[in-house]
Amino acid sequence: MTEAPVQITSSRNGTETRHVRVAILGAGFGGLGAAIRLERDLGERDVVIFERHSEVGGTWWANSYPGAQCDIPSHLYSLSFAPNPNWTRTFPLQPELAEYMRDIAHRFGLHDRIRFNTTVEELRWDDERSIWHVKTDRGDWTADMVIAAPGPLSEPRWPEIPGLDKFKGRLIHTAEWDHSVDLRGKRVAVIGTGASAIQVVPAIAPTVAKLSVFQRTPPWIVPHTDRPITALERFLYRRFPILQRIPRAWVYITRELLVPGLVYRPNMLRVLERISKRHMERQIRDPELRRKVTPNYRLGCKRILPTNKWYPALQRDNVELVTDSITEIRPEGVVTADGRVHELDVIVAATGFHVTDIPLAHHIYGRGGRNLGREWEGSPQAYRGTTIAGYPNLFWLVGPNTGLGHNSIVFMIEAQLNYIIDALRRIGRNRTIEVREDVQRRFNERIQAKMPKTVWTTGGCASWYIDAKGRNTTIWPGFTFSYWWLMRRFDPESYTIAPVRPPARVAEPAAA
Ligand code: N01
Repeated sequence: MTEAPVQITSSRNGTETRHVRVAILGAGFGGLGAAIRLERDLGERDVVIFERHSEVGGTWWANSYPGAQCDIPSHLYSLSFAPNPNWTRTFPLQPELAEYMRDIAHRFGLHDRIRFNTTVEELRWDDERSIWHVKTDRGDWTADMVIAAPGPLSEPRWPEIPGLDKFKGRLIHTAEWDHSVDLRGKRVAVIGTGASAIQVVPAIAPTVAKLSVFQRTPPWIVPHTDRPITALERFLYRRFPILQRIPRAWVYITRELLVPGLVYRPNMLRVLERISKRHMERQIRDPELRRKVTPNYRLGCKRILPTNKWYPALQRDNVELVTDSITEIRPEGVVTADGRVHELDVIVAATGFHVTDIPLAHHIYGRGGRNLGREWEGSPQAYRGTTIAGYPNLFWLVGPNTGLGHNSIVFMIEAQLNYIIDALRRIGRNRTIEVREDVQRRFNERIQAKMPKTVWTTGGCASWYIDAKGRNTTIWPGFTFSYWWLMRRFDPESYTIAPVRPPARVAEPAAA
């Protein structure tokens, strides 16, 4: 494939419609990785990346709440072809991770292809011309191919609590932190005790006057092994890059050791439960608090949370763990089931994301005008988590059943990129591909057949891994290397591959 400037394909009401070979949605790990691989492997630079934020990084740009840190080690939580020998911690803090992603965009010269502050409002497949119409809030585009990399954790979920909109103080979601709000001396609530809450609570507790933590379900907490990476280690990784492959491989292998317990024999996870309980007993003396923070479901059913700071934070004099359920929110604060009114200045919602009810899907129209949101109805289906019957020339990164609870999602993204690059290489230009409906159905049947034994089904918890129809359409139920193996090559026999319909696109001369 050759480098091509952006073409102007038509002009409507004075606005240009520009055409590209590949339109990418999102400049997080998926979108950046896709643009790099398209250029590196196929020489393809006729690409545009739409990013609704003003910077690259996706979820790692958006989630800038105090204490935000990746809970997967840095040596593995990075693109294999863009190692970073300069990580300062074994688990990167959000600013360092965001910096790494900015650095990638610079290193691979991606900025000329990124349209910042641009939201994709609609994707519509054109049956006649075999192209995608990409409507953004900054103009219209068309593309032969679309790679959707919106990220599963990009749409903040607010708690559905009556009166939330009546609260007269400040409301903040962890995924949209408002850095202009000064928490010093304020009465603050954190709703939720998931991965975000266990990081933000210890970070803000020393600053605020009073912190009320509203817990609906206690999480399983395990000891954190985070430590600074020494200057010597960094020097060695810079000097001998191969050395960094050792901790990367080690982290990968040790994390995969969790899969037998998560997927096949949840009883095996008792070992980790004992470690978690010992951690709690070491850090908490008060039997009443121990009772409140002890989960009553199997470890692994929800995300396992590493931290040494959560339990100590809960025992600070200015912190209260509230386990009575929230009944309503009034202008002055939160009311709990015991009738108590918790007066507040700020409420922090650490209540997660819309994961399976993907808002973007409602804006995607495929063959014959079918709508992806209506078809999925909150229960997404795809083939190998990547292509979708009825939506030709569309690839989805971190699609259904490619999420992980135990290992680096970047590994899964790279497996998907192998598949997409191979697909584009094989089909070439002027052909469309669409996964066969029967192939997609059988694939999902096989995935779902694995679910009944997994900890996400048997573990006795409610989690966002389970969708509106009661199916786990979030997590990959197996070893990640089996997914990598599956995705190493494109499988044309699973697809309908057709020539682009004539008449071919006619390029009009640019007006300007
Ligand atoms: O969100 P969550 P998160 N009233 O959905 C509670 C990734 N992540 O932002 O458990 C009261 O896990 C809800 O309670 P319950 C990671 O994949 C990664 O923390 O449903 N409480 C729960 O406690 C993670 O899994 C890192 O009963 C309400 C919490 O809110 C994902 O993001 C760091 C409520 C939501 O927890 C999401 O994590 C941070 C209500 N009405 C996040 N509604 C890394 O380090 C919800 N809750 C990589």
